[in-house]
Amino acid sequence: MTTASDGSGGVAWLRTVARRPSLDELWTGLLAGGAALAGSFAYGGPTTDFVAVPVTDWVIAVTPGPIVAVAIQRLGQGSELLALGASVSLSVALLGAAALLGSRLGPRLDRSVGGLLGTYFAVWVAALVVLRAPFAAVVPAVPAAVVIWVLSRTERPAGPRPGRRATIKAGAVVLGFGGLSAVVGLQRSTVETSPLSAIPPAERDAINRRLTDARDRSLDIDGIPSLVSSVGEFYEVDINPINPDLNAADWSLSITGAVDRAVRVDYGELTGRQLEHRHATLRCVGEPLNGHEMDSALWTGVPVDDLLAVAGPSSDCECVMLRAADGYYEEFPLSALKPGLLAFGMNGRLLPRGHGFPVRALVPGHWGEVNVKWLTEIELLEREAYGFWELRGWHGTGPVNPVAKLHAVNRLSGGRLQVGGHAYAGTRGVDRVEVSVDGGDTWDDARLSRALPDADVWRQWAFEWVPTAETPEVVVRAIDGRGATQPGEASPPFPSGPSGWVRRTVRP
Ligand SMILES: Nc1nc2c(c(=O)[nH]1)N[C@H]1C(S)=C(S)[C@@H](COP(=O)(O)O)O[C@H]1N2
Ligand SMILES: [Mo]
Repeated sequence: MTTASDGSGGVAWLRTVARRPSLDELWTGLLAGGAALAGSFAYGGPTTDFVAVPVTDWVIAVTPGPIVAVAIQRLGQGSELLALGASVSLSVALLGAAALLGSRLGPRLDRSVGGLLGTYFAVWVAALVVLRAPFAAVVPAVPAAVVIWVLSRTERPAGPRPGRRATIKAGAVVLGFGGLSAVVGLQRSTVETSPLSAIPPAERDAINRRLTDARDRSLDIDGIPSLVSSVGEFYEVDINPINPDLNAADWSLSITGAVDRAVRVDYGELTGRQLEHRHATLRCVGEPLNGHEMDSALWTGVPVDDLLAVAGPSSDCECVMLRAADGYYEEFPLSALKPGLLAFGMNGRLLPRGHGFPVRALVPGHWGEVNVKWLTEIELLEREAYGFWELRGWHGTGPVNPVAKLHAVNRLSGGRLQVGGHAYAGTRGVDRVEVSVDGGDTWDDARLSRALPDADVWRQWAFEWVPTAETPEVVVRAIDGRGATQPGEASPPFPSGPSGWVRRTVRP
């Protein structure tokens, strides 16, 4: 006997598969998606093997430039959390939808294990599209299939809220699984504090001498770091919520564009060249005037110019574009890069992942943004081009603005007050720091840390006095190595970096 469904079987089938999900099904999908994402993190940790990471790149790519710019520069780490939150939600939705679809398709083919296999396969395909790694895609598929399987077998008691208890229980189990996965995933070790093992002992001694020297020259002031920021203290700014996880053995740097011969060096070749250890300070163009995105470290690396000479830039080259593994790129004058360093060590350790492992550029005296991390290519250009931030309205490829910061206010014995901070003026160096305790009417010289011999490094300053005013207004300004006083006119960070004098009313 024929029924109506014979003629329109395909349509009916499609209708079942695509029917609007019930609340119960949505919840099941959410749990399956959550379990899938947790599984993926347990396996991938904070690397590109974790589904949410490629999804994040996509989220950043489709978010309008001005929003990205404002978010990164204003919210700092907060913007990374925001992007990550969006990607995690999107990934759960994607994997959960795949799981639901699979659980509907599967039973059509096989009644007993169809739901399980269908879910597994659909989530695997979804994860494969995102990850492009067949094995890494298996990992989220398994827990999703298990969740669907278990929930589909659970007896749902009838009533106004069917299966509420079972789904709540399942939710708790998935949450627990998520917690466990977080712990396991975070074990995916990074190179955070690995020693610089590949370099000769003589170089290691040189590093230790330079670190000790900088410690000796530091002023001991409560509330401000020494002349060497520790890896944990050193600020971190980048466009990606999860840093590239590069392998030194697979890394190489290409010098391309308008050169006599294209050059490619691998990690072993680079680190085997003549080394240099130098203290250098970085400052982000997007930080507030008295912000904390300014730090200094002892960097180990190879002078860029030696490598550029091998490539032989054409005589018309005036610019370079540096490109990185996270899709970041910045363009600036070749003359600024020439005295630069290709750094692979920081404070006597391997360059940490967050600061650009395996290799970053250091460009003396220039804003942080051109100090490209996870560096992969130096392209020589015969004409100017836009960098990542300049496309978004910033002018951050030039020399830093000079600044004296005020971060410490200490009450000493005998009613004395101490103020202090760091001062930095790029390659011009800091000659003096002047302090006013009457709002800028009269000025005194601050005490300075002994200058390090390096070309592009900050100094600490401190000033002590017995206040007579009830609430003295302290103003500080740096005088650079050429005798120029830090300009007093205030400007906001956008677009060319903050300027003006730091001014603060203190309470004795
Ligand atoms: N590849 C890459 N390099 C980058 C960035 C980035 O987002 N990606 N951010 C830049 C910015 S804006 C700054 S201020 C410095 C910060 O370096 P740090 O994170 O080591 O302090 O790195 C620069 N190099
Ligand atoms: Mo920056």
